[in-house]
Amino acid sequence: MIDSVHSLSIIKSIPIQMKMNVCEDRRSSTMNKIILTITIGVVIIFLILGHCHAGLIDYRRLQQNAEQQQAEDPDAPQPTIPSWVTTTPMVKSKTEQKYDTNRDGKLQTAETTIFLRDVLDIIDDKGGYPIDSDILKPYDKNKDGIINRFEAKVLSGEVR
Ligand SMILES: [Ca+2]
Ligand SMILES: [Ca+2]
Repeated sequence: MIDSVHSLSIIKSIPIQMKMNVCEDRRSSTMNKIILTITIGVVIIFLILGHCHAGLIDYRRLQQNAEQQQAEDPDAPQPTIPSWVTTTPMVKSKTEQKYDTNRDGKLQTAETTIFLRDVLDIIDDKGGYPIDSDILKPYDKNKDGIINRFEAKVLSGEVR
């Protein structure tokens, strides 16, 4: 008799326990969802922050590298802007006139660049170019009136 009552109480308690289990399962799955959402959110925030930070580091590192290089080698040639870029040269020679395509009496940077590229082509071909324009004078380091292949390297760095 006692046994049957006991077993009855067990049977009665089973659905309650199952209900509780289901309830717990639901709660834990909701918790899992919340945890997952938070985790994904945190990962995204870290990724965004990391990306921004990486950008900042790159700029800072670039500047640091440049400063370091300068500190290590103060004699290193600084990239200079050619004078024909900072001030538009006036057309003075026949050759310059040929490259003044808009006929305004000045050689704009685009016109000068075309001229200097042609000069470089001639130097590549013949080994030198006799100076026929004031624009070329600063490149004639040994002042012999000819731009040779060595002198053309500076020019080449500026226009090619
Ligand atoms: Ca012009
Ligand atoms: Ca020369």
